[in-house]
Amino acid sequence: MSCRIVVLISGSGSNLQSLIDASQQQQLGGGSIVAVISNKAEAGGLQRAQRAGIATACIKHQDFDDRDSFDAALREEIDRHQPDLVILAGFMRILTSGFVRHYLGRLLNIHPSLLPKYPGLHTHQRALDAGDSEAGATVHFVTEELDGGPAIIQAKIPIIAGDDAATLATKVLSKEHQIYPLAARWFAEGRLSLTASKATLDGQVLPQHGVPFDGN
Ligand code: NHR
Ligand code: GAR
Repeated sequence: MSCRIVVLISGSGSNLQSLIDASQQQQLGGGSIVAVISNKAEAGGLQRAQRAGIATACIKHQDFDDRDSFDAALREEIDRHQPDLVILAGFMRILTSGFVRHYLGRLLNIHPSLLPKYPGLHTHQRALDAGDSEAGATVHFVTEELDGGPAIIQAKIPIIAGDDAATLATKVLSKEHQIYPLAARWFAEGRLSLTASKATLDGQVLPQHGVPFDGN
């Protein structure tokens, strides 16, 4: 099966790189990344895409008067590529409900926390401040509720003495690079869907935290 994927980024794009690597190693279930779009011109992920021969575009949110007009321009650029799947990979702009509705069921995000804990920003510091013993990342379907859509897969790491937000970010990111290509692959293979507001894999409704990732 073929699955056209558009990836949205704002930053260094290490998650994008894990998806590019997976597709080059035929690990995306026939998924191919057809475009990478950033809201920031300086995003390092744009170079990663260019190096891989993937089309890039930059739509700067500052060029727009409001979120609706930014999202309309973003949607127009995305839809030129006729995607089956849109992946947020470190994309840092909250999306309007109209945008989310247009892509509902084909829009994924990776969030650096053990959702439903810590939606929003500064997740690692919040986990430390709460005295948590674990941190992690969650891939989920994007819905209108910020970081509130149904979970697909979740990976955990232990928090140990001496960890700070930066060490946690590094450790969680290496898990992100393992779970995002897996979720994208399931989607591309037609195994993953959003059905009646629930994430399903092979027709089974997934648990609240998604599939627990048990790789190393
Ligand atoms: N949009 C919707 N509607 N639903 C979600 O679940 C979304 C979303 C847009 C992005 C990613 C999310 C994350 O994984 C995401 C999920 C940005 C912010 C934020 O506060 C919060 C969560 C996420 C992404 N952004 C600020 C804003 O005003 C800008 C912050 C900045 O530029 O640094 O948009 O964490
Ligand atoms: C990742 O940790 C991702 O989970 C997080 O930003 C990082 C992006 O890294 N996403 C968010 O915080 C979304 N608000 P990358 O650009 O190297 O993939």
